[in-house]
Amino acid sequence: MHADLSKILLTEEQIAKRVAELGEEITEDYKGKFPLLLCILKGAMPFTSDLMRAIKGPVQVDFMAISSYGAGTKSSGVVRILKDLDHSIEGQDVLVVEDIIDSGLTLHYLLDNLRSRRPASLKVVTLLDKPGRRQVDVKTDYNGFDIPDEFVVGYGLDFNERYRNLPYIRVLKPEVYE
Ligand code: PRP
Ligand code: 7HP
Repeated sequence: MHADLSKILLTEEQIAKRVAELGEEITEDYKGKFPLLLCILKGAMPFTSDLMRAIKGPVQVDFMAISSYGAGTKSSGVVRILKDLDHSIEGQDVLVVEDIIDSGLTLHYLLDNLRSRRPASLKVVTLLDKPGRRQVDVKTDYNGFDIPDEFVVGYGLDFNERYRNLPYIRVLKPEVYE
């Protein structure tokens, strides 16, 4: 059924355990606050959905859709806002929720854009990080897993819009996109 996929990099159990840990850490750090979880569509949707329930305190949720990939496995470097926030974030504690940081180009653009809207604080949680692929220096505050330089799909991550619904994270065979 998944002839284009190779090994499972992260199982459902590994993801669930790490999301629970991140939820505890974020709960502690935002005690007494009402953070806005800013889910970056589409990839961060499952992660946001699980993470928000692992945070034991009040949270707000909003969404942005930005795209720099289109069809393929390399960031175009041209970031477009496809859907913007519903409300102003001025004075709010914003926590950007990403599925993966690869070149860093998307996050770099996004953080610049969000900073100009003057939130009270701006942090980033990412489920996956590929530090070996970085083209610009971006800092994350919470990081689920560092992963090698392989194209991965599942748990929200796609290749040409496929595989987002896999409950685990798998590697896409390089011959599929090379
Ligand atoms: C993916 C991912 C990040 C970005 C990371 O989004 O969700 O936003 O790429 O890559 P970068 O660090 O190289 O910029 P994508 O543009 O594929 O949109 P999607 O979440 O809708 O699939
Ligand atoms: C974006 C992206 N989407 C899916 N899988 C990966 O490994 C990716 N890196 N950057």
